[in-house]
Amino acid sequence: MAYQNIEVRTEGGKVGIITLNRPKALNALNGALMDELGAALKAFDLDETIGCMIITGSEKAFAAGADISAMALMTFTDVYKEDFITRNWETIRSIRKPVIAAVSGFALGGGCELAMMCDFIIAAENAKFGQPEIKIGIIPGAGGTQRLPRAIGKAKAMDLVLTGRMMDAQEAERAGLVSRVVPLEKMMDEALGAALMICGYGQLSVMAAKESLNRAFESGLTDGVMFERRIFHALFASADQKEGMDAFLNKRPPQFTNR
Ligand code: DAK
Repeated sequence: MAYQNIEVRTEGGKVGIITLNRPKALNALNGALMDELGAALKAFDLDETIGCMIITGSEKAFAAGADISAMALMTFTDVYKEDFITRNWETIRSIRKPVIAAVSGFALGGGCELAMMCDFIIAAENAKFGQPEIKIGIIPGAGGTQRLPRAIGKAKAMDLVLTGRMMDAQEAERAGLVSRVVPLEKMMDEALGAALMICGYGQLSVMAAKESLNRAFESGLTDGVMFERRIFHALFASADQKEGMDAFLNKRPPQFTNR
């Protein structure tokens, strides 16, 4: 597929990198971009050679939100009937391999929501996060009011959503939205290093760990712990568990086969 709004490449034959590329609109997210992003993510997820993905933007913007010029004249009938940009918005949630967001510059509105749908966020020092929808007469529409409080707690989420203010990378790290903050010029190396490390582990346990962690947000503690235990037990049916433990005991690097 030829992409117009994103750039797609691989690194080390193992990491799929997707760069949002609408620089004139600060990577504002429209239907075409979201369709391309969904297609690229699905293709990497199905590719046996790919173990991890990174979504990134430009130095100035990860994404400044959904495209306001596309939304401005839409009516309720329009957005409801076409289920506005939902068609590929949730695709990222169905991706089974890890997806890292490498965020520099603005991650606002839908951009912040997209980053939050990734498995973790590595931020450059110039990153700015926010849900400024209140300023344009709407509220977050892609999970901002749901994922933000789960990530950073009610008080700060209310503060950000109700005032529309931005939070810098340091504040985002302190609040738990971001896993690491690094200088801008090191951001992609940092994300790539994390991705390659993940690619070095067995794909079954990586996917199982992601699935189990995500379950923490969908279930109560007792059910979540039971889910984790079932997956933990199931991994003993894998060749990778035998290999990983044998390699440890024999003081050699493991050779995972993803089986
Ligand atoms: N949409 C369209 N164009 C945008 C944009 C956006 N979100 N953000 C920036 N641009 C454009 C600007 O219009 C400008 O275009 P030209 O005038 O050059 O043609 C260009 O990008 C550069 O922007 P600025 O000149 O404004 O640059 P500054 O450095 O001065 O300011 C800024 C940067 C990011 C602070 C500012 O551009 C800004 O406040 N942007 C809007 C941020 C915002 O309000 N974002 C939230 C949008 S609402 C849903 C899924 C998603 C959503 C909803 C539902 N479903 C699944 C149902 C999401 C909604 C939103 O994100």
